[in-house]
Amino acid sequence: MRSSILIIYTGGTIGMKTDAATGALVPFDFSGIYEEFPSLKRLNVDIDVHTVDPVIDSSNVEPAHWIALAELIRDNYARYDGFVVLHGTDTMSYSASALSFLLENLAKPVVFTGSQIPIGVLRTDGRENLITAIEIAGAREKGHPVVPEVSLYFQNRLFRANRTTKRSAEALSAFQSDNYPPLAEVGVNITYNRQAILHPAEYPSTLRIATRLSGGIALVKLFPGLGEEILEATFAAPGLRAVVLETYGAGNAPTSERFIHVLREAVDRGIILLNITQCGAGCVSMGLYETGLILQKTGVLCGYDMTCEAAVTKLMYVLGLGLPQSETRDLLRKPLRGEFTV
Ligand code: ASN
Repeated sequence: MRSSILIIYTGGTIGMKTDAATGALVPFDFSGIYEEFPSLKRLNVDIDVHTVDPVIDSSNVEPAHWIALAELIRDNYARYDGFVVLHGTDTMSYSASALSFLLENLAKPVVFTGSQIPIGVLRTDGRENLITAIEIAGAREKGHPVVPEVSLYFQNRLFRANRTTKRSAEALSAFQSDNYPPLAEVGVNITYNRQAILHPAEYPSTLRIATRLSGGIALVKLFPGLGEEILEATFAAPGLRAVVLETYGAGNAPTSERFIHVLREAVDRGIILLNITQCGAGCVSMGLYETGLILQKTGVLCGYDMTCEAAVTKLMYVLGLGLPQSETRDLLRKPLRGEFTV
């Protein structure tokens, strides 16, 4: 059976092509995808293309774009077997993480991809990323999709989207997922890591989407010498609702009276503090050292091995649900879409 795939083109380097007349990079018209890549006809998929208006460099992405993307997927959900989102690489991990939370009860593949070199440049990495992302989005087994979750495909590896971070501005292997294994590795064959892939509780399952993301999130990365006045000013920001604390190692932070006082006072005001590590790999474990234990006693929540991108977007999503504080804290304590390992 042929799969039908909707490609959603949002912008970024992958969509750039050199204009023959001027030599400048101009957006590629993905509606001409079959003329550009005739080999796509050999895949067992039917493709439609939706180009977002306007296409943007991903540095300009805002939460409103994520909600619009979730609505577009919801509106086309029944019509397609899978979705490929073409996105700039700079904020792709944020967008893909956000979509993993916004799309509740997802049972179809949503594969994000992009490229480091424009699609219209001979040495582009975009062609392979695009073609393999389409093949993965269309892959089915025993009547069900092989990867029914939000994923990110780049340079021969498919990752759970909310486990990724852009790691290189140069390498074609631009993304990493240090704390979760690839969902698939691509060589001569596409080898799926089936035990690592999330599946819905049951088929058929009905997609729901969240349409509100909270503002008021701050990200504070600790470093020796971060002045307490700066910290106090950040925590006094009007509208602040939650702070992602990027701490040292396994979740450690200074034990000075004044530092702890700022955090305690924030928790007392109902501000959520979420502890993730600034190390690329590994997990927060607040009971390990005195320097972590104090945070735990102060009411700081453990972010385990979550990426910064997942922590920020999960807070936007969970706080956007408008639940009472205790339910909000409960949702933050458990993995909702496989975004951390307890
Ligand atoms: N600046 C581009 C973007 O994120 C980078 C890329 O796509 N490689 O939109």
